[in-house]
Amino acid sequence: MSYVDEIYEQVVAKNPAQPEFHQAVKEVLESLRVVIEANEENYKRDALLERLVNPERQIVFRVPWVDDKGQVQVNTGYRVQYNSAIGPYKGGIRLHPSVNLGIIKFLGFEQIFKNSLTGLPIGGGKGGSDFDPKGKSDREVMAFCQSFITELYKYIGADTDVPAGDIGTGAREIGYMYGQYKRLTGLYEGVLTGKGLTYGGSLARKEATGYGLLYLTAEMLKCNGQDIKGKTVAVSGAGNVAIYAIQKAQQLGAKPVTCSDSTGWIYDPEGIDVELLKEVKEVKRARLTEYAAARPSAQYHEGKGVWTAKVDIALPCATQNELNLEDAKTLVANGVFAVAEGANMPTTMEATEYFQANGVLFCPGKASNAGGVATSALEMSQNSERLSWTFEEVDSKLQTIMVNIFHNLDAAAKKYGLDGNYVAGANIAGFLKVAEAMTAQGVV
Ligand code: NDP
Ligand code: 2IT
Repeated sequence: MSYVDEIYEQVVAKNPAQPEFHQAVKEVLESLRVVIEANEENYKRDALLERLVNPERQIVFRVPWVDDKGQVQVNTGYRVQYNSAIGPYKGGIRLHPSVNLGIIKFLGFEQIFKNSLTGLPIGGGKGGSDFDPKGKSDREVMAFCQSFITELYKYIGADTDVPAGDIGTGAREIGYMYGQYKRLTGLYEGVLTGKGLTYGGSLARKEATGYGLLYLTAEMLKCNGQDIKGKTVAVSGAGNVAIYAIQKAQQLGAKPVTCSDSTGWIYDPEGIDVELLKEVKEVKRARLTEYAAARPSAQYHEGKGVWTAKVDIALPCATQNELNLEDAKTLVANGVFAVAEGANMPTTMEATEYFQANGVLFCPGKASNAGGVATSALEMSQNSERLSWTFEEVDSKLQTIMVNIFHNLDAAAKKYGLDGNYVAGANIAGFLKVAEAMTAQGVV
């Protein structure tokens, strides 16, 4: 059995009931097959793949907090410190009822390669909890965040592990977590990113993932003889990534016509009104029905269906496995020619293969959504030098990073005879830097 197959079998056997983790490992290892086979003896002797798929450290803890009725609630907290070969662990905190160890491991594993692709010195990590901020009062969210950090503070720090936002964790949650970390440690340091602008946050971090997704998409189109201007776009999600993807798509002259949340989706043939969407989601924390109620051109549909809209480009920006084979067939039949992932692993493997087999340009999330974590690393730089850069400065660095990521993965794909396979290109380019650093640092 080849080394790659052996390791995948081990991962499945040693990590039962973690399908998302198996899926993420499978996708990466399949892409790396050509690289591993060319150097199999050395990688095998060094157990490089065993070390890559096993997190350096996994922290699981109890998070007790008191709700507004005086009832004690108990959630489970996670932080997976996956790989620190190229820098301190870096990755978001997901707060969603679906969170379990397997989901955090899939996200942490992806983060290793994503962070490597940014070209910045950040290792891979991820955390979260099955806590649901939806429908909770600000006081309840604060109580949860304080309890979460009261345990986690022992393991994080500006030079060891720097968490940030993800699903369910935005500026409010980061603020409460930062305050509690400072109180417990007495340190005013860049231990979290996505902070508010009054206490060490970076301009453009809020916009970075969505903007970066569009910078990379525009570059991918340009390099394939296409222009993003005038194209119609389907975006899923209505959170941090989706909102700023929609905004930048409009600024680049494209027309996003959809968005979605966990209850339904909007088709707005006039183009999404991004200011209204921000008001509904960022200020009121309300459902998309409120968007539809305020916008005569919008049609609201209950449930799933965002991928049935006829568009040129699809940008899945909600959650994992939200775009399956059936959706891919519908999109292709409707003429989609490019897909770039804003979320982490939103496209199933079968759907990805279908896009690739049908000539659709397809960019995986670990490359196309890397603008968020890249700008987090820029926030870390600003915190270290105790200075703040202008919006334009950060945004221009973000653009350069996204364009470079595309060219690096394109070059890696070409080098290994996989021209146009951006999934393979991203995995290979991300892996090679980490593997070289791991090898240089010996058996640790
Ligand atoms: P938010 O919490 O801001 O928004 C998430 C959006 O996706 C909401 O509209 C939410 O709907 C929807 N959603 C979440 N889970 C589900 C689900 N199970 N089924 C249907 N809809 C769902 O999160 P972000 O925008 O920050 O994150 C979106 C994706 O992007 C995630 O995959 C995340 O890992 C990834 N990402 C985020 C980055 C960041 O900087 N924030 C960076 C890189 C990647 P509802 O509100 O109804 O739940
Ligand atoms: O998935 C991701 O890259 C994020 N949620 C952002 C992580 C970060 O550290 O900014």
